[in-house]
Amino acid sequence: MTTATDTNNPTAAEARPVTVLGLGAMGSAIARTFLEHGHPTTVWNRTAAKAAPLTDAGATTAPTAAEAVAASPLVVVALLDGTAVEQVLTSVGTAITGRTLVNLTSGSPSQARANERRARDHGAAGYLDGKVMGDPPYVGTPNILFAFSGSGSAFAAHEATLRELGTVTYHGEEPGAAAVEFLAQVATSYELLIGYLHTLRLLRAEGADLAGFTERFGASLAVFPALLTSMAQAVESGKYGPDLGSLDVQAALMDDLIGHRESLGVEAVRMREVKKLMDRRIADGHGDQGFSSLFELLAPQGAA
Ligand code: FVH
Repeated sequence: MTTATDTNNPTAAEARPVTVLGLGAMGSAIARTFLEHGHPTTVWNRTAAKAAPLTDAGATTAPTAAEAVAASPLVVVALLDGTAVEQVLTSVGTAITGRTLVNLTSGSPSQARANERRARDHGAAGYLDGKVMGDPPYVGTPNILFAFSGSGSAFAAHEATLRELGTVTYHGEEPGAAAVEFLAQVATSYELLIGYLHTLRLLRAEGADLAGFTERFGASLAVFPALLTSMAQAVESGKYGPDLGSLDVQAALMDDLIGHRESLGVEAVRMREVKKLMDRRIADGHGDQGFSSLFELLAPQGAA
């Protein structure tokens, strides 16, 4: 996996022509960044009026998506969702022949694989699936992450141009790999953040200082990289030490935690789910193991 180094070197990429399909918040920021790096940039948007600011900034507007695709060897797509991508690529048809298609629309690994098949069937020179972690104002800075997967030769050919957009990682030839990474990152973040919001609700119920807690909890996150690494190693090896303490001890703590929350009217549905897993693991005779051993109870339904 390649990780970004320099993302703001205007001489890093020849100023080759680039096409951007979709001029929403993300697509407009991408097109603007390419213009700033000197690329002849052709743009297209379903609602044509959105192209005006980019035309003023030097972009060429194409009347159809197919004509926009025909204008450049590199085509970047930033549409709302998979349905929009399917509709637009269908309208583009074989205009994609010989071109590299980079899809930056959020979506699933299966959508990425379907888009790669469609691009290949229509003669594209290569397909890259990209997932964006960050907001449009950060495009063109290191503070936004673009994860790519798909054609290695296409990535090598256009890497310097793509690095102009932000911090770039490449996850291999399997076209769905970037989407797997993206969904895993987003899912873990949501799990952490919904727990954080519930804790803020608890603190407010107790009249505690939210800002002070947040500063202290933020500092405590420094231990997470080492903890997550040791948990991943335990899951890989199947050898579970007492991380966060033995489950026997943790289960007692969980009863206190759930009781406290519910006494304040703060729901504890996820905590109750965790406690059930702990009780099951203990009942299976593994009370001496730690929190990571709960992984063994999370097997996909019907999995071996
Ligand atoms: N905005 C963000 O902060 C996040 C950051 C992380 C990555 N996401 C993903 O980026 C994709 C584009 O998001 P966006 O913020 O640019 O979205 P909008 O501003 O709503 O623009 C959507 C564009 O898609 C066009 N569009 C929608 N449906 C169709 C369709 N059926 N056919 C053709 N184009 C379509 C829309 O066109 P219009 O409404 O202006 O005519 C916009 O150009 C997205 O996957 C995020 O998850 C952004």
